[in-house]
Amino acid sequence: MAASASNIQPDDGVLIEMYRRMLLIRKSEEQLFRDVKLGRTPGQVHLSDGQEAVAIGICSLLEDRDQITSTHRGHGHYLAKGCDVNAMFAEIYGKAEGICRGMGGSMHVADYSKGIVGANGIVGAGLGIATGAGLANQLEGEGRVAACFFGDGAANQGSLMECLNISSLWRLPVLFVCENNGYSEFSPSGTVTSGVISDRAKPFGIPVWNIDGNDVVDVWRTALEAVDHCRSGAGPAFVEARTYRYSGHFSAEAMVLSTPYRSDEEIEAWRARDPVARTRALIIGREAANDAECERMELEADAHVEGAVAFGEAGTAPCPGTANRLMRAGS
Ligand SMILES: Cc1ncc(C[n+]2csc(CCOP(=O)(O)OP(=O)(O)O)c2C)c(N)n1
Ligand SMILES: [Mg+2]
Repeated sequence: MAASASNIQPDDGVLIEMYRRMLLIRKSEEQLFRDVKLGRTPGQVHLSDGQEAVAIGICSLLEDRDQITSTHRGHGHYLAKGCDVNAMFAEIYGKAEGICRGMGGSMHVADYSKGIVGANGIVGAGLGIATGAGLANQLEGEGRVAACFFGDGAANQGSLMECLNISSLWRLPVLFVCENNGYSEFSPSGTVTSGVISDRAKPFGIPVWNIDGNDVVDVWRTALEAVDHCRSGAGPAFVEARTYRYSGHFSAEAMVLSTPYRSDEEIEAWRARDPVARTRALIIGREAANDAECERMELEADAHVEGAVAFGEAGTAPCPGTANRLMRAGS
């Protein structure tokens, strides 16, 4: 089944809200890159600058009660789901005030109360977790949807087939969202991935959308249909969003690679399609806000990030004894 492409547009308020939230992700990621260099983080980070429109467009159509599973590149998913930026910075700085009490760090920013049922350093692990959440949602019968963010590299894990199969057979409310940024670590997808990823869902009868992940309106419009499909009880849906990360696979990449695997021209070509700049141009073109108002939104995002840095810096080190206790369920 091929999904339809409608021309419906978000109203000005929705568009501006998505712009604000994309700015918060972008500014956070830029700050975190500086923070690694400043030694504020105990380890490296995987940044999603350039990919903001996918997380925001999808999560704008999800409710707090809906779940998502995130990845090793999960700061954007966390913020798009409406979670607290202060608690994210504290977590990434390894502080007890962090969203996982400083025990998870950058690859595990997850707020259960906002429906994040796992961010994961194990590539593809979210597929099974989201499918399980979909089964729980179906049994509960209250119309909750579980969305699973995963990369193009994760799409090559065999568990994708298992999850597509059972979610289709049992008509589970699972929204599969492949963030295809063209690379799996340093491997261009053409060297490790055969065919079109979203085509893999078609034999299961799952509706598929293959979209421009740098166009937040396209993502939002797709999510409107795809989330509704899942929520209505019709079964899973699959979105493949083509996008790009400007940063390296991880923050120390430049130090460990002797030869670059991406050309400057390629990065510049994607920067010319920047999702944040495109949204700003759309807002101004529609006269939903003017230049000065957009500038103010940027300053607001800067202020939020500055506040989050201060909160994280002021945090305390977790007590080593809690690590053992928190390993046990229910703690
Ligand atoms: C099961 C497993 N295999 C390999 C790795 C090492 N690894 C970490 S990130 C990554 C690439 C993932 O690529 P993709 O799914 O496209 O996500 P992206 O990093 O592009 O967001 C790999 C292979 C891992 N963490 N887990
Ligand atoms: Mg990738």
